[in-house]
Amino acid sequence: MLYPRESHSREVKDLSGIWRFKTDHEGRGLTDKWFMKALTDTMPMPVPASYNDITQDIGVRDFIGDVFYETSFHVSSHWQGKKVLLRFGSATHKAVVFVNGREAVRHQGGFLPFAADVSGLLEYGNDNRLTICVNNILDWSSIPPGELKKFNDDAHPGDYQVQETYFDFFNYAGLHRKVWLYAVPSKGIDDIRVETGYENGLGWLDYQISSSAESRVTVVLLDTDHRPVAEANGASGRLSIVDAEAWEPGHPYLYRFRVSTHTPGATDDVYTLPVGLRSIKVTSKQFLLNGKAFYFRGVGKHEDSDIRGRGYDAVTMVKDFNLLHWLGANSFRTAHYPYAEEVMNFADEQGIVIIDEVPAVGMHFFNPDQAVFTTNRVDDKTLANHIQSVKDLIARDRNHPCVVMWSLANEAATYEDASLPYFESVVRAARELDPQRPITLAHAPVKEECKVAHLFDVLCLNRYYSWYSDSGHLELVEMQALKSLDYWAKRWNKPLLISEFGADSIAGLHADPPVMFSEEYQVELIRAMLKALDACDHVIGEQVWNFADFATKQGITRIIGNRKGIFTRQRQPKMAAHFLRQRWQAMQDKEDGDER
Ligand code: GCB
Repeated sequence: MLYPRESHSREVKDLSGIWRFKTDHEGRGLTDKWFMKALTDTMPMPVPASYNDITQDIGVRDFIGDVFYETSFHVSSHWQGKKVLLRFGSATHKAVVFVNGREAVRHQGGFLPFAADVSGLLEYGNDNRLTICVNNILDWSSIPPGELKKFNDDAHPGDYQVQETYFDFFNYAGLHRKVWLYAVPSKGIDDIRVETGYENGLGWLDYQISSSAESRVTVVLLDTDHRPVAEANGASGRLSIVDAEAWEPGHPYLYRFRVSTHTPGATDDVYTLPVGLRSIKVTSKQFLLNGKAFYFRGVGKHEDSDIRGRGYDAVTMVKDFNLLHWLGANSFRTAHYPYAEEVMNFADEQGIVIIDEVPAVGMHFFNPDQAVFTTNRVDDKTLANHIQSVKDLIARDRNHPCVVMWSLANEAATYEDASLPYFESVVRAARELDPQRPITLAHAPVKEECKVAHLFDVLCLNRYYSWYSDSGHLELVEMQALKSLDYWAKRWNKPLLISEFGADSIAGLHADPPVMFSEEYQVELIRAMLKALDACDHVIGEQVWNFADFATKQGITRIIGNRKGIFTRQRQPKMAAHFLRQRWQAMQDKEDGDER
């Protein structure tokens, strides 16, 4: 699943723009074959974007079911004879794709890319029609799970249904990421895998190239001045680099790994992958990056912004990274699903460390009496999709130096016995695909007891003292946090990362002494938590929930969304952002001083 990049052998056509769109209220579009001719009665819809917040129609925002997108594009005749891939950054959550009325590909899972070889479906030197049916329904087998609730009572009209989700973010849908046409040589590079290491000035890169069998492969590693620092022949091997530059926050040095395939007399294909040399090791109390203890300072994020919903937007992305640097943060977790590939590329360049999460969120009821890991809820079908999303995520992101850990789920009901065999299978799949990177899972505090913690290298804890429990009692935060940390440290003797803590605050609401929802309460709750974290030597990081206010489904605890952002949804700082900036900038200055 190589990210589309141009080279002398590869050409990319970005199909972003304004497409034609319609909702399929009766669910007849696929059976009535709407894709066979141009869609009628459409409205304009930007791609990439969620479709939900674009119109003034509540029926579009809250739509459940199939929607249709359509666009037209020209394919030049000089692409004839090449392999032309149609590649979607994502389609949330299910998609069926048609080119000129013929099915090209189907895909399930709303946060990862998929591609189809459409060479045989295109009209070269002519206009082509692309139709895609996208469906946003989640059920217990999907990742993330959900449930379509149908009502049959006096309080609801006939056939009334609601998409229930057990996660805390709005179920945005549509074409959230770029759609590309990608012309590559018919015989060339299919995939590149790298694993890197760094120790005391010595760097290495293990590589494996998949390409057409008869090709000869050459590789070269270029520094930032385009000078070759190592080269080799063959489809796999190790490059060693003396006086190497390591990749790490503050010094995100990226080499270019250029792979070429040749047949006698010709270079058929060239792909250049940015790579960073770095090593990771986990002990019982430390997370070592390039041999040095690394402390995660940062946030849990969302892909979420005004109007665009979950749609990829370069403006929002660059602003967010600027704000992370402004805070002195060095990391974030891609809560609760894989983010756009452009975000991962940018994190490599910007030196921000990422905990990369699969979309396994909402596998709980927050009620230990109601089983989750059971037939017809999270069962074998869910497991198969969960494993598939782990495989797809690792295939997509394994080459990124910014990705230092895989998060295999957020807040699953891991106090249930049945969660153990389930997670044993998920963990096995992750370890087989990537034996190098550590794995984690974010634990919810329903019960401290966790049946699966022993399977993981780092334990992430989401904790909301004096918010969801003992609401308003800030004086309890530090004591309760210390108790919990002490339990986890003694019980598992593994590094602990506090992956969520925080409080909702409405920007501009002030109260002293602090009360819930004021900016002061958010600061004081964070301050008290940090006291506890500073006192526990198993803690390897703090990631506040959340970077910015974000959209959720409606409910009595959500005031136009979740307000735990330290920035507003429009990316303006609340008091908590200034407070954390002071702490994190000081930590960064100390690290910089220690290095010098
Ligand atoms: C959590 C979830 C996160 C929620 C957050 C909250 O534990 O992991 O998705 O948004 O709590 O604010 O309730």
